[in-house]
Amino acid sequence: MPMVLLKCDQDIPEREKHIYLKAPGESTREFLPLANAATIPGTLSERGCAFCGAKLVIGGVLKDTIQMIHGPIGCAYDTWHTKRYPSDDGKHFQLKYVWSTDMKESHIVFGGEKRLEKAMHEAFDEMPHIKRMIVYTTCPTALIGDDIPATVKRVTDKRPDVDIFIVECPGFAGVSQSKGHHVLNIGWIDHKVGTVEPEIKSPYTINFIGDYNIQGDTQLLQQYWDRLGIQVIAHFTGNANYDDLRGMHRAQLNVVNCARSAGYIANELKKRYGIPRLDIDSWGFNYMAEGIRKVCAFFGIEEKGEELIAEEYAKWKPQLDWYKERLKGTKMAIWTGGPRLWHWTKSVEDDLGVRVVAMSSKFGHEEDFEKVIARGQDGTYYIDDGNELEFFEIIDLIKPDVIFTGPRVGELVKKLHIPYVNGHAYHNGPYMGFEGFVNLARDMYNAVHNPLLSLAAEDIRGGGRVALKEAAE
Ligand code: CFM
Repeated sequence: MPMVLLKCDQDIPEREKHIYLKAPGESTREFLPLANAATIPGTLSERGCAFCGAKLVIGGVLKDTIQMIHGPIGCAYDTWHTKRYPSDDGKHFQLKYVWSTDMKESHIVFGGEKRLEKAMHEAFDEMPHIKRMIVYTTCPTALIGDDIPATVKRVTDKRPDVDIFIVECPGFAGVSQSKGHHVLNIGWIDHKVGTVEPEIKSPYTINFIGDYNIQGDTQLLQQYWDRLGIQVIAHFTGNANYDDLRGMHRAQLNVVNCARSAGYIANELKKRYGIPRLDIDSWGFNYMAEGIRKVCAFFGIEEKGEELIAEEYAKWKPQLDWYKERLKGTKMAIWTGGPRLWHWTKSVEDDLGVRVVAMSSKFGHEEDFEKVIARGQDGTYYIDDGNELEFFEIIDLIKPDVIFTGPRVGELVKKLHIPYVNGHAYHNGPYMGFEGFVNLARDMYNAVHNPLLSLAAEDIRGGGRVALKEAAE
């Protein structure tokens, strides 16, 4: 059974192209869900906008940088508190600020350049120890055509000690946040890489690309690199300093975790500077060990790698196995952005004995579906840009025990008495690495075995579902 038309989609048959049920022996290639296409109006997409992909996902993570959002204040809502990327030294309190030009109707009519200039000076005056800034345009300020480079130049002329990066990627620039990843990647390599020479302290240097320090992921992995004697020149962009990322051209190897959001810069670094690209998965015991082996093999330090893996297994594997024993056979759905579908499906199945029964990607491209369907099992649903009604129907069809998704969908499924774990910003992370995967297992275990669930009798559950479904219709 290749493409599937759900009952809730009968009035919009175009949705059939976005949902695939993998059947035994079928050629995946032939039935890839249509992806990275414009959302069908009215389908209540879960996607974010292109600006969000640039600001919230990548740029906003930089810890020593003022994030100036040139637009209405609503565009500045999402920041560290929704994405949860800490910084490591507690000095960077500006991460917790929202910087915006707070554009109102009259500024849209008369132009916002003066307002932006004033806001930039105010921000630097307010935070004298911060000398780096990213300026983002949003839909309204892009539409009225404010000249951002000219405005920024006026500011840097007066403040020669500051460095500013411009991201012109308004929300409407693409079909999802994926476009924002792309624009920021290319902008950074075009304008910033190569403008600082990093200090080389080790014979082994990498950039770690596509990891955003969600609840400390970067900091956990950093311990491994330190133990291996590998210098990370730049983390793109978890826990990163702006200037470290300007020195990316000096690494010997680019190690890529999230290929979707940051494969572009890795490819450009290869093209322009000849730095090879090595893709790894950082979630799960098997994958993390494989990743460490690949990186160590590149530098010829295999023994060190094996030592580290053995130490980590001795420390964490017994705990993982304790959870595996209790999670075996759990039916899991993953509804996140895209890459976590292919990063996670095999790792939870191999390491935890979990069965992944449905996956929905907000913005993954075809290549993400190729990877996830190749790694996923027969009888699993693969959905592109899923919407609320589809989620309800899929839940009825497959009855998952736990769903890894964001709080928006998560709070909704909670009302159906199905536990959710925050698949984006995590419940109690980090989730990467060996220790991190034990955290993931623990959060899944706590969700699935939550005693409150047993209080929710099946009939109440059924009733709740019907009521919610009716409300949604
Ligand atoms: Fe990469 Fe990410 Fe993801 Fe992503 Fe995202 Fe994310 Fe995600 Mo949420 S960069 S693509 S745009 S792994 S915020 S940290 S969890 S949807 S699958």
